[in-house]
Amino acid sequence: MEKTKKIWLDGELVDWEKAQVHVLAHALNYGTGVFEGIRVYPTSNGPAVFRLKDHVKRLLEGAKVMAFDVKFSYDEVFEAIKDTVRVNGDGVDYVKPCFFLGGEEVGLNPINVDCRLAITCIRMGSYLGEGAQEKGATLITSSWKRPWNMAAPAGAKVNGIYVTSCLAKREAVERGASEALMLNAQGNIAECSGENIFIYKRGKLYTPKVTDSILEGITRNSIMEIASDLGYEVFEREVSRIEAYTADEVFMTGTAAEITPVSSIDNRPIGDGKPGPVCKELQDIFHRVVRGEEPQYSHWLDLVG
Ligand code: PPE
Repeated sequence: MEKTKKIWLDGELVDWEKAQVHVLAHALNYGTGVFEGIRVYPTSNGPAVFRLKDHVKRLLEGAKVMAFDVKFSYDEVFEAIKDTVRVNGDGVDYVKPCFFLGGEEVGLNPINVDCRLAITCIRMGSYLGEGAQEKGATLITSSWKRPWNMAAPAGAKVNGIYVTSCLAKREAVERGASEALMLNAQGNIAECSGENIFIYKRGKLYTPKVTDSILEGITRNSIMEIASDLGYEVFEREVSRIEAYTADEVFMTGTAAEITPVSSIDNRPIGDGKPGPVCKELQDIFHRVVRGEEPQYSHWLDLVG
């Protein structure tokens, strides 16, 4: 992948090449990390980070779930993310902070293993491929189920949990689709490999609830608020696979994927197979919100300065 200049590692900005860990880092062997994905957008006042406060909060909540011994405060992480964006220049559009157990250790016990923090900025561009947001993405239902709360902290962005997402994504791509839809223990829809999901049916919006083994997405939350403000009724409740097949519209939300319409699921076209008006309306307003063109939502942006 394309390198950027500096990576923030444990309080210092180091060259990309120098941001290294030992092969016996606990996180490398056991997945003991929590991370975030955050977008940076150009605004008329310079680059701004979208919902930085909420991402830092979720990152620290994830570290709490993992009971990591975190050495940095909320304010320090918040400022470190802005510093890393600033030093890497205008072109970066995505930030990935990651707390990980960096100590060299063989043995599962994570207690007293050194917890480190890395913050990387990249130029991501389009996440699901050029044109996905305009044409829509094709989905398959994965044979891999979304880990549920009895087996893993499904609601936290824990590195190790992403093994399932990687397997599901591979399955989708190998079957010629762009994304994988994952079901939960009840057989209802949870989410995609890296996106939440919404359906629009009989004039109402539905999205799986937080306890349905999903990550509580920040884009999901933004879209719920924007859609309600536009007058849509939005419900968090169980969503079945059949409801999704027969919905008028289906779309995904995520920091990386932003708002991406779904054109088909398991070869069944959604609606007429083209992005629908509700998704387009939400995409358009979201596009303006993140660029600081909708004053009502300007509190969601933090200027890099
Ligand atoms: N579910 C999962 C499993 C997930 O990974 C994401 C983000 C979401 C839902 C949407 O959450 P939010 O970004 O807060 O709206 N997935 C990240 C992509 C992971 C990757 O590294 O690739 C992202 O969108 O940044």
